[in-house]
Amino acid sequence: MLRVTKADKIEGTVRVPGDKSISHRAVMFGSLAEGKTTISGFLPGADCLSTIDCFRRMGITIEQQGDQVTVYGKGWYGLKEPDQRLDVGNSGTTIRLMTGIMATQPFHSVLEGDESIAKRPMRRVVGPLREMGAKIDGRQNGEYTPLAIRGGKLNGISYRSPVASAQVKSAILLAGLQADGTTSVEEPHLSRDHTERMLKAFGIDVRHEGSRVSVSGGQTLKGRDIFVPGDISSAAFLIAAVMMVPDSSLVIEQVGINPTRTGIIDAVQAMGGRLEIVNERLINEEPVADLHVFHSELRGTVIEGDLIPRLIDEIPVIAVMAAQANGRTVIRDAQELKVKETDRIATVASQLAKFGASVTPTEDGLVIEGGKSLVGAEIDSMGDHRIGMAMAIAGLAAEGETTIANAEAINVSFPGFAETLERITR
Ligand code: SPQ
Repeated sequence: MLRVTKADKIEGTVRVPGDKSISHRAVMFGSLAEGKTTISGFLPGADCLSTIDCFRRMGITIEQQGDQVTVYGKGWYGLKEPDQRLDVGNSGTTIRLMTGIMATQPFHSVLEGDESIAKRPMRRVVGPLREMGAKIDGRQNGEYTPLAIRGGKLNGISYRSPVASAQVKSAILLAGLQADGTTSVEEPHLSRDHTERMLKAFGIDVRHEGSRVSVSGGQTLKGRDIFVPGDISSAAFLIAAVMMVPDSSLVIEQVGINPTRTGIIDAVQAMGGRLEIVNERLINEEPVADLHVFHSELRGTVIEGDLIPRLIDEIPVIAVMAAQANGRTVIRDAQELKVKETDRIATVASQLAKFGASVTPTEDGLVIEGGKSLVGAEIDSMGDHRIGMAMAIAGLAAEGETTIANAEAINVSFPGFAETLERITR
């Protein structure tokens, strides 16, 4: 249980834990590479620890101490058949990317996770991998876990994805690295491109033609040093806190500002928020900067189209900011929210309404009438880390006390969240 009370002010200089998407990929690619990979700034959250556990069960030695990790890769075919089912915990990224990897391996494996994973759609990756020749089965013809995979020889495909999803794109490209010929993926809007950038850092030739990304089969990865920047999706909660609590300002150092992830910055600025990007640099193909954030009076906005994949995981906390902004905020084209750790359209609406906010769920998003004063509430994270944190931020701006039940879910992506809030709250 996490308790939050109204804050007078937020201030200081902080770092947030490492980027979750980049941390997963660093462990996976390091395990498949030839030679040693060292990772600094790794996110020791529950999801990324699940990824480490899965590769250890396939014979890869991985040393992890806090945010420092060393992976002793044995090359793509150095994995051994796991004796038991591989447990991905709560992590959609782990199961979807690993389905692509396991499809190339000459053995049998079973992937499963927790109750939330059991409800998330898998045919979006199983379908195209089957088209490549993979043998994968699961409940409801491969839609749901457990997934049983008999890997083997694959053929390259040219796949046009119906959804903008980095997990779909990554699973296909990873399988494509060991398929015959060329594999390419096109998506309706550009999703996060950490896989493409990190594959390049590991020595892979990744080609871009317009919105199509391609790889050729038969390439090998070479171990290397990876630095993981702070996760902008975690920074988003602190940015929102500053925007909502008067007189606040905060410096968040060393945050990843990959343009496929910075929709939150665009949305905050469109709402009238003051946020400066300082000290920009490029590390392992990933742009990094410090963010200077200042309390601002926010106004409602419209969030839709191309912007959605660039801030999909930040929508719960954007909805919280919108509840306090002047005027109406409309979020549309975000039906993907329904298949995250929870149905985030439903959970944002039900939990935010408890604070007295005016929020209406729609088929593909939310409509929020801002300007209502918020009152402390009894919240349930519903086992969803982003719901738990977004509602804790609402609690900083609400009168009285807010309690968050099932707050341990926050460890999935932001271990130390409560301590960080305590440190910057006056
Ligand atoms: O890993 P998981 O559980 O899917 O985590 C989430 C999150 O909120 O942390 C989504 F629920 O992030 C996804 C993100 O939404 C992480 C991710 C990635 O690392 O490739 C891509 C996005 O999902 P998708 O389905 O759009 O590819």
